[in-house]
Amino acid sequence: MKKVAWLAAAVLMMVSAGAMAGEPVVFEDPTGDDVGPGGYKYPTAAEYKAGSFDMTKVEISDKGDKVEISVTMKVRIEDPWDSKKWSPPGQGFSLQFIQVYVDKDHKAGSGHKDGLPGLNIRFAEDGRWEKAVLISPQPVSRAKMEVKMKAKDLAGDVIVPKAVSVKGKTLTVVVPKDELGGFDRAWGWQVVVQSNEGYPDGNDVLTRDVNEIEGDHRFGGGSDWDCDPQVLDILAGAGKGKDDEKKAQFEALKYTCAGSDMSKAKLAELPMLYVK
Ligand SMILES: [Ca+2]
Ligand SMILES: [Ca+2]
Ligand SMILES: [Ca+2]
Repeated sequence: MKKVAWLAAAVLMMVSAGAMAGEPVVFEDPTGDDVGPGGYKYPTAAEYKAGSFDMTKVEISDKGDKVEISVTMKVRIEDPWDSKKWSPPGQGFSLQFIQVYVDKDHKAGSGHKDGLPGLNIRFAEDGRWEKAVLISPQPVSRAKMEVKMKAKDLAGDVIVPKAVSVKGKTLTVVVPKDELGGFDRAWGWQVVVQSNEGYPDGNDVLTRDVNEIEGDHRFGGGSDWDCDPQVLDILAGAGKGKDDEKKAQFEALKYTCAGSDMSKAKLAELPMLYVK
């Protein structure tokens, strides 16, 4: 009897040690917060089905010499614009464009402060980013070219993975640690949901505009000036999927416009989330 109890305890210890070693970094996100700072509306065309931009879970796993990043949405990922028939072919989905930002040092003033052009977001002073990973339906060559042309200063720290795998509600990419610069559970993460736009405005990197009034292919509820955070869903609060994280998101995405005078506008400042 005694021996059995000891054996059970030993097995339990082994199991939990194993889980620790390869334990993924997991963030959950509440549903119903795919409204940016609180009042964004989806474009009116039929392809933009309810929940398409509502992130529910992010999982980051250490896979030896690679890191796997999975982002799950509320509804099944679809390909209404036949991305596989694009030339060159896209990745098997059409609507979403997800950007994953990584803070490696959690040090004030260290890293990039601005998000990629088209998002109108910044990062908190002690949560600036060192690397960003793009999960875009565009052909890899197109995504890389856009970043190179429109975000020259950031391009060296932006990773476009070789492929995106689409399975049910989940998009997954694999990034070599060589490119990411290793992997550490102490790193901070922010995951931003946008929509893929093949004909982006001005200097925007493949993002869909958020305007005051929604249109066939334009989000509504924001501003026609470039001062509104052009993001539908982000991670916020503790990243456990609790209801109060919606409020934390709306708070983080607060912004102030000043018409054409961008020097007086106050862009939204996003937090990084840390698991330890
Ligand atoms: Ca969500
Ligand atoms: Ca940093
Ligand atoms: Ca959220």
